[in-house]
Amino acid sequence: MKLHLFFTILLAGLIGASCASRTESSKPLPERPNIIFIMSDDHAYQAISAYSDRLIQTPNIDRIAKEGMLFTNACVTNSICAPSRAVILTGKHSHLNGKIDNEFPFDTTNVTFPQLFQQAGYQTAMFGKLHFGNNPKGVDDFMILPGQGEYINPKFITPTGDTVVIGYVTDLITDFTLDWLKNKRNTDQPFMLMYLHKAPHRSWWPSPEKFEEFSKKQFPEPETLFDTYENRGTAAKTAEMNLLRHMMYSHDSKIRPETIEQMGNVTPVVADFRNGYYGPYGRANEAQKAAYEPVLDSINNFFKQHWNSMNDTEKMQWKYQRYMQDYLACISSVDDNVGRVLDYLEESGLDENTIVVYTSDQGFYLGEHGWFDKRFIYDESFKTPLLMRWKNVIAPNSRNDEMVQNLDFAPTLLQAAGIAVPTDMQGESLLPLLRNDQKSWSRNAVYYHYYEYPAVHQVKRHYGIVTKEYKLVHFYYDVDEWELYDRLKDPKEMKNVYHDPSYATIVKDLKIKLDGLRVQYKDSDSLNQHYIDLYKKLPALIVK
Ligand code: SGN
Ligand code: CA
Repeated sequence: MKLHLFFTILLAGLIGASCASRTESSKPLPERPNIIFIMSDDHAYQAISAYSDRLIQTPNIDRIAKEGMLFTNACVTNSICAPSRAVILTGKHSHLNGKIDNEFPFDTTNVTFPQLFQQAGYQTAMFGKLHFGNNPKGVDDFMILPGQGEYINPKFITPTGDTVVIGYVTDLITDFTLDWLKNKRNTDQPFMLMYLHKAPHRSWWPSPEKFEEFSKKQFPEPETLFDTYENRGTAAKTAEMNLLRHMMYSHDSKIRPETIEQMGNVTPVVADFRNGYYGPYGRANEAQKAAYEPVLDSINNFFKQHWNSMNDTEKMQWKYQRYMQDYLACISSVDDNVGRVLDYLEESGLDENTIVVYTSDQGFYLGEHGWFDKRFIYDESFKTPLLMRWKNVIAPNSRNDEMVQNLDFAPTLLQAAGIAVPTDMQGESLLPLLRNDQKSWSRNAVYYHYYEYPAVHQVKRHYGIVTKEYKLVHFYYDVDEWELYDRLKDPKEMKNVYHDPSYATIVKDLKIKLDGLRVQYKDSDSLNQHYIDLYKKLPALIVK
């Protein structure tokens, strides 16, 4: 045995032992559990029935919570894709790992948790969407989508070169995952497997079967669909993610460009710079296209007949239904495929000592505040789904309301596997919560910082502190505005009370706490400026 491996295992044993004695549970942790980390892209917690069955049933994802724990207050540190992934992999906030937005290159000198698993003798693999410009470090085997990836007949990057595979992306990523589990891995070693869906990312292309099934459904509207952003700051008013004003007819709602041409005048005018649905759809072969055509025909016929006589309220409602039909259809495929993996774990007996995590890279607006997309610290994009199963450790049907973050995933998984957690990781292990040891958990506020501006959707740069009671936010760069939300009295975040004198003491206290978090996590105004300056040099930093 290599010396470093010996010491890692020795250390692992010591950490495992000390952890067991710290927690209330008297049972020692199972040794060297396997890990399946499942993450989808832009999957809102509102679209998981374990959270709410208002929109969709997700019986398979729900199984993870039924046999494990549902976190009701999980959130991200920066609600956007590649930065969230960098936070998860490094256990460090964006300002320290350097991947502040989707465009910045990922600094591969960062230590990522798969590397630590690999060094500790785990077999590691990654299938699906990573969204970095570079290949993953610390994984023995991988098939990853380049960048955002494609829904239909996608290209994959593999250790031996690129390959295009015919099929639907969610099914394919699962096929590769199952093939690895069944046929490729070395069964003598424990594994850490990352199973990462592209769905339900925009532009929402379901499989033909789900497209048909969901196109017939109607969904309840959120209360705030017609939000006019009164009593909010400039950022909410200037963001470009309103369904009526910014969602594209072709790219998003699947209106053929020729339909729009025939109609002559379609309002409101929305820049459809992607040249219609021909992006993803253009990859389909003739047989695949034929399967989509009947539903596309009926959507287009309806639009042609009714759009110009609808008022703005009706247009918003129609766009919302079209959006939900496609978005939720994509999720239904994710749920079916998660079921395939869970079934295999059971059939093979692997379920007994495999930690299963289900999460998303961030939350998403499903029409709340009239929006789609994410980025804001406001609840629907700040929060993210988190469900975890570890039989014999997590009690079935557990629920936890603590403010946990994607920052915590790396330390949690490392500690669960008995691998030393690097001291510069900023997250906290969730192990005490998993073992129902609330006393060992003291966090009562989290820190958030979003950077990608000016950019698509135009959400201004902001940072803030969130407690269970309040959310204090500072928007900066081309504004200098503060917002405060009373989360208990105003859970839908419709009223900024920052200037309300009755909240003056709360503002003062929260500002002190926010400064404290910025010091604790090593963020600062000078780092803000550093990233603003770097942003100006961005094209030169991107290695093509
Ligand atoms: C694309 C999408 C945006 C989305 C970003 C980032 N537009 O640019 O709506 O916000 O990705 O998403 S699209 O027309 O190309 O679909 S992220 O999840 O990768 O951060
Ligand atoms: Ca995402």
